[in-house]
Amino acid sequence: MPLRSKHFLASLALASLAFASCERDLTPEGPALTDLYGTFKVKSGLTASRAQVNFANGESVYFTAETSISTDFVLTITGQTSGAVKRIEGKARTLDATNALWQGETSQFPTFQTEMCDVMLTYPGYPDTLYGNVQVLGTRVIEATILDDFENGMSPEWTKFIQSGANMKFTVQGGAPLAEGLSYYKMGGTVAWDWLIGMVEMPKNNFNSGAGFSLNNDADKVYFNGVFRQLAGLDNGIILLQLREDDNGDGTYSEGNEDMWSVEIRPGSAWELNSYKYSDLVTLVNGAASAALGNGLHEPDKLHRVSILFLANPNSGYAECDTDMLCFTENAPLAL
Ligand SMILES: [Ca+2]
Ligand SMILES: [Ca+2]
Ligand SMILES: [Ca+2]
Repeated sequence: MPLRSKHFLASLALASLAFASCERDLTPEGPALTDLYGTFKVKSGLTASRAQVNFANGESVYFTAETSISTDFVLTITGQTSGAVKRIEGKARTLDATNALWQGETSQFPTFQTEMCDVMLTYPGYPDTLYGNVQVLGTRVIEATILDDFENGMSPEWTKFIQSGANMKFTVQGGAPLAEGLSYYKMGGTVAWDWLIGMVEMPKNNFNSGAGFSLNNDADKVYFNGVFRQLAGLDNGIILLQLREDDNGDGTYSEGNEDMWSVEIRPGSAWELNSYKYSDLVTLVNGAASAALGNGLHEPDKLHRVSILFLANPNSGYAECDTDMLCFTENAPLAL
């Protein structure tokens, strides 16, 4: 008798558990069990919310599709002309504006052009692949203080210093592999007697017809961004960014007495967008973090000039790196 009653209680408990899960299936919160454990089937195909999208006008596009169960998905948008790739990944039963929205950004350089794009939706673990198209009528507007995107040659606001070494290349280039738009800046050369191969500088007084960089004074809100790569097969090139501040506001930078923040970049062979929060920048002396030279305060509004030095060990032979889209953004790193 005690055994039987235990059994009875257990059955009762199971029944109420089953009832509770039935109830959960009906509530809008949480995934239904059939979403998780049913048979995979595509219930509605891939559709773009619009056939043509003009990102330049602030438009965006999202994609919809539905499967019988919640599953991993990979949505890949590829520009037919540029070869640019945007990848959106997630796990869901339905794709919609919340998980499959495209605002014109790129996951893999180059950036998108005005072009027809192929859209492909795959479900890892299942053979089903869905296809679609969307046409880009206008590219994404970059909200940034752009020092240079090299689309119209190098901005005349830069000043250049190039050593008289061998095979010197400090030129705007087009052609694959591209990063942002259709041109970028190539720095290369062999200088056997010095680490410095060449440099370019953007003084505040040259920028925006002398109006300056007009950066926010809150260093937590300002980001320096750039896209960089190194010629495949080489690893000796170093890009050194230097940001000098006119701490005392006398209109000049006093070498060694005012702040100079630095970033050392050793790019890989694929284009990569790097963003640096201004307040995270450090003082480097011969590549090692050191005490600040000036008042030690990060003051973007006092930025006197931006310098881009291209360096390599003089014994290491030819070095070559490329850069594109050098800019400052506010509140968030650059999205390209
Ligand atoms: Ca460019
Ligand atoms: Ca000064
Ligand atoms: Ca300072």
